[in-house]
Amino acid sequence: MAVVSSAHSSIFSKTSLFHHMNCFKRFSFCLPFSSSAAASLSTKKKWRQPVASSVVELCGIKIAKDDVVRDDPTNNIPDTIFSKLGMQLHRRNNHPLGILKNGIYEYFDTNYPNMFDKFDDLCPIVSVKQNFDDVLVPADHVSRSYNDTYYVDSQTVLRCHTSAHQAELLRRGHTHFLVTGDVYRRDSIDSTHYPVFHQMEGVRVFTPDNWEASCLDPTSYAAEDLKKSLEGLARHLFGAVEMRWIDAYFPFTNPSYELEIYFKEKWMEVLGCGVMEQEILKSNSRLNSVAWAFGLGLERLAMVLFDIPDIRLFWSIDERFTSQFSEGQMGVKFKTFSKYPPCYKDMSFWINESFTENNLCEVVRGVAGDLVEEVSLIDNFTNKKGMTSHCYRIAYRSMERSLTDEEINELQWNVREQVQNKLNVVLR
Ligand code: FA5
Ligand code: MG
Repeated sequence: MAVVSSAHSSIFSKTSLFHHMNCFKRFSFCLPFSSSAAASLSTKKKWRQPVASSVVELCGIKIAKDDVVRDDPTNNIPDTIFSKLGMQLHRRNNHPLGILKNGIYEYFDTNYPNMFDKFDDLCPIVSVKQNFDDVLVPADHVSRSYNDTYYVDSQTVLRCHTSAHQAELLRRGHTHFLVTGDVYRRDSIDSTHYPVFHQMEGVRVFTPDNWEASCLDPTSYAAEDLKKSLEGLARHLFGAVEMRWIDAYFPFTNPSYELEIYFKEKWMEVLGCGVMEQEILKSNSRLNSVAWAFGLGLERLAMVLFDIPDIRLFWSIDERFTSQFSEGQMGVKFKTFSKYPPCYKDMSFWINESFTENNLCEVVRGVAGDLVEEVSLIDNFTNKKGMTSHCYRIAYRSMERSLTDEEINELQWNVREQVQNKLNVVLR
């Protein structure tokens, strides 16, 4: 059976270019890179801080909302994203993401005792250099655009992958490490994509005595070890599950692969990985070495493991969700507590040159928050005058309650108004 893989490829697998970036002025502060494990937001009370709180503590540093969300062309961070900073779902031992993180730790601790250093509290605000340059992302790569990445200022971003920490950790002398953290991306909206999600990065460096005993060249040696380790991890987490390797492209690895798992009648991409580019090792004082690296999407794995149907649920504070998970309980199957039907609303408009789907999704999320389940393009045509019309279908659904017609109509009305005002498109 020919199965079509997920409609959205992830940004790092894209080779295509390019969204124009203007020249921006320098932001006034830069945060230190910190790995302080002590400075966490570890009390329940803090996790449930009111959304609009104007100060957040990240890695022991207090950050004001005004520093991160500014009305300035070099900044594209909305309130909804600020409100997620510092939540650190992956550090809650009773949360599916924390349970999964601990389960992955257990796999590495059992199979490679005392080998991997673990980091789960590195600051998500990083420099453009850390996020892109240090891992060889080309200057014109699409992932650098304001359309795909959240910029605090022209030199500072919310990390869009945990690979942002590879170089720094290598430089600090780490050769085996796991980095877990929240990552941020402007992206489309559906049940497996959310603008804030969690990744775990793994890196293992080999020295000649590792591969010399094998009859393989260093790259093949690392690639084989990588696939073996990740297949072992998948078996540890899932037991028997249908999976397949796909050849991929990342600027920082060669060869590169993605692992897909069959879930709810579709192949779902759960991780990217590969053999680290030599240049990264060399620039960070690791001569005569070879390394593998991987980046796991924790939500995607947790969806399979716990049978969680929608990525928004990870943010739910509804007791009917949270009470179903407890520390160390891997793979308990989630029981749906709501089967409220989605409500669909269509909107059509003439797009302009600067229109992008990510911008549309940001506007829709800004109005409807987690009540929006999916935004999909259902019609697209260009008329004789060369004007292009798009029709999008928005699915509204709450995970927790039924929505009234009145409420949905008001949301849709606001979405229409904001789409028109913020995106300068002409509604039809
Ligand atoms: C990366 O982010 C690479 N840094 C991974 C990597 C690391 C490759 C080290 C090689 C070496 P990618 O953009 O494909 O790759 O994202 C990795 C995983 O994050 C995906 O496989 C997917 O599981 C998850 N992911 C990506 N976008 C989203 C999203 N919007 N919501 C939820 N999960 C996502
Ligand atoms: Mg990918």
